[in-house]
Amino acid sequence: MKMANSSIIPIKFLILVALANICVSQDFDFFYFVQQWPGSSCDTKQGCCFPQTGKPASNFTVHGLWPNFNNGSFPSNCKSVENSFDESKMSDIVPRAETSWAAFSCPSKKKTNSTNSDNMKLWKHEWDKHGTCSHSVLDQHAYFDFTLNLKDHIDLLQILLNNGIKPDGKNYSVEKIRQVIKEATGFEAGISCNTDASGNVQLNEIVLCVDKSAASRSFIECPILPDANCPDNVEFPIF
Ligand code: U2P
Repeated sequence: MKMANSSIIPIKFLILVALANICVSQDFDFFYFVQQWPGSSCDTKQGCCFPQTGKPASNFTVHGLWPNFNNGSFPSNCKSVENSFDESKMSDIVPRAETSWAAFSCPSKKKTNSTNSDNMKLWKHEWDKHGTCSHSVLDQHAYFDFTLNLKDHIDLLQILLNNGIKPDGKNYSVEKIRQVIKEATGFEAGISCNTDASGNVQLNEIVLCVDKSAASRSFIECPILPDANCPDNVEFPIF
């Protein structure tokens, strides 16, 4: 009887270790690093609002760093007591994030008289929805710091401008956009489009993939590209 019990313990232990491994490996597989063109939010039917700091520069801004699975699905809202958003951890992040990770959604009229977008609300939303799911790799401060470093490292607007692709309201080939980003970064980008108030299809977001280890400058080939929804030629709106 004693013998049987002692042989059961290691088996239980091995099952627990195996389960723990499954849980860890199900965390996520890679990150989408998503940048958006502000002009393409502002010229939609919905329009946009600017933060209190004023109109952001005419440049791509970060939408988010999103942990994803190789099959295209993604974890979200992995909130727990240890990872709830802490505004006090943003103090040294704020000046950089105001420049590179600005909010453009207009506030709800029911909730406030302000006409400004709320940067902190966007950052909290991105942390709660996405950052909490990669908490095992990047804590809150590291999540924002790492993402802003990625933004500084890849200057998408400069890459496009170097190749004659300008935010001038004209149409450009999506294939050409993809090609010049590949030449400059070494990686295939995901391009997504939306529609302006007059129905023109325009360049909205550019997605690159990042290794889940979040080591510095760890761009990778995307295991799966986000759904392509652009026609051959798209407008690059003025902002
Ligand atoms: O596409 C609409 C919104 O869904 C979230 N999304 C989409 C694709 C994906 O791979 N991962 C992902 O998170 C984004 O939500 P948000 O962060 O804006 O709330 C995206 O905008």
